[in-house]
Amino acid sequence: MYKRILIANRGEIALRIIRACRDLGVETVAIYSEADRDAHYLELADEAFCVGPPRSSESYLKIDRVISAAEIGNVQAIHPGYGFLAENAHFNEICRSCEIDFIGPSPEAMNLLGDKNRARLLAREADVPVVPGSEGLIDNEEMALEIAHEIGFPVLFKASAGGGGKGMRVALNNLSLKQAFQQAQREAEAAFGDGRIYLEKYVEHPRHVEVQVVADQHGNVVHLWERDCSVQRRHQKLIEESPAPHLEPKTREAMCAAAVRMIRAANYTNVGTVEFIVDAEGNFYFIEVNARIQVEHPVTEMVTGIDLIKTQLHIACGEKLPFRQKDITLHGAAIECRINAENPENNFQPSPGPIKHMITPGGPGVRFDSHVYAGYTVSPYYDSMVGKIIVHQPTRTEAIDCMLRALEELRVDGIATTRTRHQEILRHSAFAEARIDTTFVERTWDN
Ligand code: MV4
Repeated sequence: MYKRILIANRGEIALRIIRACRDLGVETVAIYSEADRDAHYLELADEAFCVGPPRSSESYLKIDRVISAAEIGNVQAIHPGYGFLAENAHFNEICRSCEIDFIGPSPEAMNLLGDKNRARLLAREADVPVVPGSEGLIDNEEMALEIAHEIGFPVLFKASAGGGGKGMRVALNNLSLKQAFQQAQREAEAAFGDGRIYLEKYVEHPRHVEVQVVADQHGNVVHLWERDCSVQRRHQKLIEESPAPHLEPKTREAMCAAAVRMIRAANYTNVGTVEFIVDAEGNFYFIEVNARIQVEHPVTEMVTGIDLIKTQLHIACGEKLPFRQKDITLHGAAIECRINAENPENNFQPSPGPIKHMITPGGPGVRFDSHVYAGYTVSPYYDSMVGKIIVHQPTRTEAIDCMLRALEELRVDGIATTRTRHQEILRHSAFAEARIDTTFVERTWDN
């Protein structure tokens, strides 16, 4: 195991990684921006370096400063967490050239999967179902029109350099196709400096189901079943759960097997997520691979009993997976609510500021992963998540009730939070009956 690693992140995930490292006897070096100077978790790290002013682009995203901290801190590896540099293949390559282990996949796998068109072509080769669409990139409108007529409207243009919902455009008919194509191309060029576009049939009202995969550097690949993340708003997930409710056992098995094929085909190592959409008939289609630990990883930890952060460190330093597929058994149901400092009564407007008073939930089956506390000031510079409540119970119904209790216990004074919206969702009959797709929240609460 490593003696000392650097955590190239902040907030909740930095704290989560520090906790795993303490359990493993690994020393930690933290980095922080001037806005995070007083964060409590910095005291739990063995050393901490300031990497610049509040703006991420001047601190957490500054590769040379992060690498300097790693060199001065004398670490063997860097854990990137999620967001920031986590899926930056260039940073990953620089770590390699500095002989610092990147706790994640290789730069090659990251590059391949970061190109969504290439990832889609690889999925097809690996016999992983993809949404009907173009063979590869779309060069011009005539080509788009031809494919749209083959697969039928509506269709969706996606940026090859995109992902996570960025750079997508729907076309409902012939008339809007040309405009959608040009807009998608322009937006992709502006956002990513890469205007390459591909085309898919637009699947309406899909569920979002993702498979957690773990792969060591010795060819062992194991899936840890799935999470349903359909409860989202404008591509921001609000609630995630495992197992996915209302998924046929055959579909689940086929999806998880497909995820493992995808990970093998990409030569992917460490932990990753294979994202699918599932249509009303239960057909599933590959969307993309998330080459990082995800925010919602705790629900999988609860139902499998496997610590994913510790697993990341074991894999990165070359150890073999200590479990096989047959060793993985799911226990009960887990649900996570992401509590954000946002006002659900005002279009989820961010609500940074000082937390005056705070009471955190607890009791049987409740986990609260959070870096904040009374007296902490939520910064306007970063994402507004202040914590995640994760509950684990024998059944989904009990998990919902347990989460409602935990949400009632949670008190955060001084800032607005999304707590009340979580309560409304969990009390909704459609959620109880798992009649939910990715449009549920916007359909039910927005406009
Ligand atoms: C789709 C789709 C419908 N049809 N692709 C959005 C995030 C990105 N990872 C892929 N996304 C989608 N791709 C086809 N062919 C609908 C979405 C989508 C979505 C997917 C997962 C979770 C939430 C979503 C919200 C809106 C749209």
